[in-house]
Amino acid sequence: MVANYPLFTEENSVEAVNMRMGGDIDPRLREIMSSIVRHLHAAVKEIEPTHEEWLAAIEFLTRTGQMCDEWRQEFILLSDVLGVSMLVDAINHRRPSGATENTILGPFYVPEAPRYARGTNVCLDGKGEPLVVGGFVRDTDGNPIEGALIDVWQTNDDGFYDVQQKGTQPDWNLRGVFTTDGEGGYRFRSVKPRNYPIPDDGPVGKLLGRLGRHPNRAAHIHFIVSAEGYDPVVTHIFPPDCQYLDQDAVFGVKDSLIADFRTRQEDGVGEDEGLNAPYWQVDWDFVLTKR
Ligand code: MBD
Ligand code: FE
Repeated sequence: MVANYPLFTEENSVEAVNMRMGGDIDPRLREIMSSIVRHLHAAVKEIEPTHEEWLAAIEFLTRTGQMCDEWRQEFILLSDVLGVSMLVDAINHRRPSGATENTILGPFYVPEAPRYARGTNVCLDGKGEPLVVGGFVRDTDGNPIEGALIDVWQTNDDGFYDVQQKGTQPDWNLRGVFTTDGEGGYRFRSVKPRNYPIPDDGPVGKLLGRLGRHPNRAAHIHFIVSAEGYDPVVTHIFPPDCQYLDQDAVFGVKDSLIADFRTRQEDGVGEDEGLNAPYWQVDWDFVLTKR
């Protein structure tokens, strides 16, 4: 037999597979697949799975794929609960200190939410404890950024995003896009976010259960803040009184993103007119880095 390629053995398994790649393929693809094969084989050699265990793994991944549709992205959840989403995020956003830190996007962002005027309430179902969030968007030198977009989304007070309860919640409940004024200022009304479980009726939820892990995310409000010429930041704020801050199911909590939620004991005045005591207030500034 004329042997251009080595026959497969347990010892040379990585080389046997990686040598089969063509000579003129995409170099990045070569780098990625060499690494994946090397690490996957190392894991299999360490684990020494039985056939049954390997089949169970394949079935797990198959069920995960079958759980995916427009609003159920089980593979995103798997990446999230294994810390991979936060790791990819960290690698791609090594921001200078002072800039707003990024965190996980999650599966429930919907582009093209309604554009609202300053002060608008994004809560359309009337549930929850009233909250006003306001502050400024600035660059790392402290200069205000006018015309920045603040895209905000969160669950309702029952712990579901609008897209998880189509027909039950009003369309675009707890979503909106605000624009900063000449001073870089923004302000909107909403409700205090509450902790809620990530969808846990699928294979990822079952895995969490078997690992002795709960599916709860720390309460949060999502933001994407963007402006012409600046790196957009995908981020959250967290209320400081949530019991899951140190055990967020998807590892999204960062110290710098825990906000001061103040209680207001007098009715709102001026532009907070109509907010009846008690209500919550968060002053929160975003700092963007130049692209
Ligand atoms: C969420 O709401 C979320 O923000 C993330 C990161 C994962 C699952 C559900
Ligand atoms: Fe979320």
